[in-house]
Amino acid sequence: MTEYVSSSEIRTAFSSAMSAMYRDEVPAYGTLMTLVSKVNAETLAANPELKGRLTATDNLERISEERHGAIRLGTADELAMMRRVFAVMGMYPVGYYDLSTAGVPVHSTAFRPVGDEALKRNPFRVFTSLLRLDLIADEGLREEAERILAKRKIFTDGAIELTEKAEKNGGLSAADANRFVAEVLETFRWHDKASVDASMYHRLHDAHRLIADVVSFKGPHINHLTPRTLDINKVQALMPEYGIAPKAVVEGPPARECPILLRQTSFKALEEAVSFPDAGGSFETGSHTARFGEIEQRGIALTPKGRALYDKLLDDCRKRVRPAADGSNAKEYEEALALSFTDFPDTWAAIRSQKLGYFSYSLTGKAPASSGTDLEDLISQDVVQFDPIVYEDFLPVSAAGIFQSNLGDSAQQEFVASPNQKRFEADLGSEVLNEFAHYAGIEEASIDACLATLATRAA
Ligand code: OOG
Ligand code: NI
Repeated sequence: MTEYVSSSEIRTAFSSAMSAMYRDEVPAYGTLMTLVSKVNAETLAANPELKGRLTATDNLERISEERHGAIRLGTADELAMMRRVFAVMGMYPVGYYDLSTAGVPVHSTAFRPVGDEALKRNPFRVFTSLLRLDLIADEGLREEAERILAKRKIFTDGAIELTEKAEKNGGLSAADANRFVAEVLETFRWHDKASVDASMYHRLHDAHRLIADVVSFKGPHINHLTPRTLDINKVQALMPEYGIAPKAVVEGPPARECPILLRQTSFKALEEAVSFPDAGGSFETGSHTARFGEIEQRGIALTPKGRALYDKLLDDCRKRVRPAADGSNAKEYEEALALSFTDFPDTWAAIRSQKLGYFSYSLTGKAPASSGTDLEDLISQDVVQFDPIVYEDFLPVSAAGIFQSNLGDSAQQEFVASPNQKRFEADLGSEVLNEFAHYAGIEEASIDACLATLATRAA
């Protein structure tokens, strides 16, 4: 009988192969990685308590590794096949993000590991967007874009064959897994030769820069990777010293005692040389801006109630100060954000008692005074303790900010908000998982486990 490698091992091999490829393709990304490792090491050295906590819960050697990347697909078939490829790596679609409201003609999901065990092994996720040509007004251009996309093949024969093999057998041998990673990597590779001529590129670009990025190339090049930082403000501040230009502001909540959701920032996409084939068989040179590097810092997953409060406070702040792409009001924005979020409780106890966040419960080891099973009672007796559950997903306003800063600082385009999760799921070939139900399930299971253990001890 063949031994299969676990999907988490394949995901880990894939994310490290992608990291190596991307550092090689985009040297500025390598510089960002160096900066992140340095700041993480300094933060740990200055903060023994944090180091102790992370040693217990996280893998310290892998602290500065990539936590996510992103691609943009062109067709329903590409999305459906991508789902099958990611499933081999134990990555499943979670959440639906409509970015049309933010002037970006895509809708998206995140392919990520699900469940505590797989997340601990390697949390690598890929934010995956599908282009929405239905939002393009020019019908002629839309048809041409569809025709161009219909002709391309973004997966190698080997990638398809090995995905089918994994589906049929329920796994891959070590040798097949190695081949699978190498074959799938090809889909994410950069192509500096466009598949359209310069005039078509410019027509697509004029309709929306993102359309040109998706339609003009042979494949959905990885457009950024995102390591984890322990001090996002410091990395943001140090980027210029390292010769990389940060986006104007950090997206998400402000810095807090009790971090919530997700904070992220990036360096701006680089202008890269590309060539466009012309009818005579030669090439015209030009440039394209798409690829960048990002960093992230994660906090507690919020309940729908907590999320509604987050959305309201962010919205309040942005009504007062809208961050300008050139960074001219960055300081004002930061102050307005901090002020707005004073209304979000900043102790774990308050976040828990107001049911704003999800927590994982565990036994302290102390014996209960009575055989009661009331959770609050057990907590007050110090029999049960609670820890925040980390947010593993994305935020649409933040994602839009990341998209925008990397599409150039020129005026934003407006689309009518038109979320269409049903259509997205039909194209994907499955439903997306509901993130809130997922966190609630982890919380529930931790409570059940505590009570079950106490019950067997009492018996
Ligand atoms: C994806 C942007 C969204 C994030 O971290 O929110 C994203 C893209 O630019 O394709 O990756
Ligand atoms: Ni990102």
